[in-house]
Amino acid sequence: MSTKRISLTRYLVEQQRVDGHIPSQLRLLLEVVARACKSISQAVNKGDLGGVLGAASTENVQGEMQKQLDIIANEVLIEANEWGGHLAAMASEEMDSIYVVPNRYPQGEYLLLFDPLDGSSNIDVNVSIGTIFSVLKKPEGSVGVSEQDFLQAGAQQVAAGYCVYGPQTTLVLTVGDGVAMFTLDREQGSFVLTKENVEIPPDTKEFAINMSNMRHWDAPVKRYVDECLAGKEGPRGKDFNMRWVASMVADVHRILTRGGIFMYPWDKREPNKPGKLRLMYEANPMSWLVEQAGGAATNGKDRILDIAPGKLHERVSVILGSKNEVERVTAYHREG
Ligand code: AHM
Ligand code: MG
Repeated sequence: MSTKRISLTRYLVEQQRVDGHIPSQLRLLLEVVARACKSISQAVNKGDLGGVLGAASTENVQGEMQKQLDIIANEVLIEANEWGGHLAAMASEEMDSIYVVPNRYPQGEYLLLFDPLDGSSNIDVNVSIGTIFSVLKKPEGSVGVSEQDFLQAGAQQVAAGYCVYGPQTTLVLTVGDGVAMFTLDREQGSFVLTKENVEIPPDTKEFAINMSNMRHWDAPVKRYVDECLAGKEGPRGKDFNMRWVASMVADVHRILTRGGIFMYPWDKREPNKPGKLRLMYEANPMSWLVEQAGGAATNGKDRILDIAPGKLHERVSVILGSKNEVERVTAYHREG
């Protein structure tokens, strides 16, 4: 990489020039999302000083208690994105139904989905959290905009990314041309390119899963984890390490940085629920990033990006990360 600092703006302008890789409206959209992430990062950093920690007295559509910062982050993203003319509508983990751009603003051709603040249980305890986003194009010829327009498989995404608010604030992005990471330079107030062509090693000795759910898992997941735990003496012939941040953004960021496998599988606690994580604004953007970095992402049986969503807040079982490990867990499911 050259010693010149490449800002997010410059990176996006260059992406726009390469075969018209991203249209100007999409570039604008991504800059606006990044700006919103900067402001969420500021609120997160202030914590108690800004009076933003603690629970709100509301539940979201998934029946989860919302935190004040969940709501603030949601509002920041909506306010930043509604007036620019690049979007037709937005959807969020924190809103029951889609948010159509109000009539007073011009409507664009893109749809933006987000989990405004992922890792809610970590907000008050000063552990990394983040914003996850996914961008789709409104289907050609559809009149107005409805939830149906959002129900596209992850393979249709035109951009996806997340911003992790940790010791550093890092924005991670794909527009289908590999994965790039940008670190927030707080003095300059801009995201600076710090890693390009991110690659996940195909093999790993690190797995991430909430072990407290072990007794509820399905046999293939149990088999995989048991084999990891057996270490050198077991069938894998090597020792494994375990990490679980309980913020998907932080766990995926580690995997994009040094490899690993992340699993939030279906389990027997609520057998009718396909999993805990949401397909459209958690699993899809993360799966595309992981695939763009040479990794893999399945729900145990199928590629996540091929799943045709039936509803906006649909849940899914998630197994993603280092390719050979994901393929192994997926093979165990297929055998079963
Ligand atoms: P959230 O979007 O309400 O924060 O929930 C999603 C989070 C993920 O970031 C994380 O991987 C998982 O839930 C942790 O769940 P658990 O507390 O069951 O370990
Ligand atoms: Mg989430």
